[in-house]
Amino acid sequence: TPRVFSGAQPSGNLHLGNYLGALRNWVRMQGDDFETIYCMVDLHAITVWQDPAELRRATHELCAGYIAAGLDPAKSILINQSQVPEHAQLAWIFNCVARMGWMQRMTQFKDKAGKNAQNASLGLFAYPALMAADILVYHATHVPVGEDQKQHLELTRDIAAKFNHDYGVEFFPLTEPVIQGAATRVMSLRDGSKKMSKSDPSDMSRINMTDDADAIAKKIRKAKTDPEPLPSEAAGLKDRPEARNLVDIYAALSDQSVGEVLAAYGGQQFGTFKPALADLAVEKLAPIAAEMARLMDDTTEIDRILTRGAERARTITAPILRQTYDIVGMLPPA
Ligand code: AQP
Repeated sequence: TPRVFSGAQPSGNLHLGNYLGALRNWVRMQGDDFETIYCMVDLHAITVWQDPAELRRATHELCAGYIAAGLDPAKSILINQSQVPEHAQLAWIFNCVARMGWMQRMTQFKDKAGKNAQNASLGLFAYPALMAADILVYHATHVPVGEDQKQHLELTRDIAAKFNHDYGVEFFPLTEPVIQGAATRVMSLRDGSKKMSKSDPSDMSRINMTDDADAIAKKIRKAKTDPEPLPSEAAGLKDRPEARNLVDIYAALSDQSVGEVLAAYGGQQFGTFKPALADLAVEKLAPIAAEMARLMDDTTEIDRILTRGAERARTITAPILRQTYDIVGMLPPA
């Protein structure tokens, strides 16, 4: 069976973009067609400084979000990255395979490092090599992600291909991104040109998975829009990024196409559409928030799930790392 790997950072504020662009699709891939492994990537999170107590809390909360959204520890391997040491071990080897020039082209690095790139951590620069290791240490072939991760997945293929070429082996598979659904790129509620993001300083820009019904309704009511009514066809959303975003979110949450949503709401004002969207969002998200709160009440259950997940993961990652060491010419892991 093909193997699926994906992850998210425990950097706080799991949001609707993470849910629609990633988590929900991960849940759908659980089952007999794929072996699924989902990770909390704490080693990625610390590429920018995290308060230690907050990192621990956010890691638990992310795991609670995974389970509340429908990831089932009986069907998927759920892990915290730093608890499976082979990720970091393979990442070092990939640091030696990847080229500086490849990393310099990564738009996420440019965005996150900002103007003062000299002051960014070395880890932030090397981030995509660790991501390649996360995936390839399982020989995963399918990686469900949002649009924003496409470039990193291309780099993962480049690293696999260069490793195979440099060592004359057919060892690491070339991975396919799986980008699916009506909302592969959910935008900020305050600015239709920016993606919804955990690290946006404005809490009004995103719907958090922990938001209650009042907060969700308020954020949608205040979301930026234009004064025009909704068009009757998708083509009418061109050059209307904020309107498009809200329609995309509605379509994704209701499992409809954009065309179907506009067939129902075309010609209507936002004064009508926004309350309908708020009701839908509350209906879908409030039960997840409630289950997250329950799981966070006593985190021993989460810790148990992650310990078990790490044990299962290492039955896959330890042999692959051992083979990698052998290919590279290192002595076997002790
Ligand atoms: N706005 C989004 N729309 C659709 N998918 C999204 N993803 C993130 N933002 C959106 C997808 O969520 C998964 C996990 O993302 P991550 O935790 O690795 O962090 P990120 O991509 O860096 O997300 P953020 O929220 O934007 O965090 P910050 O603000 O820290 O950079 C990925 O599959 C991603 O595609």
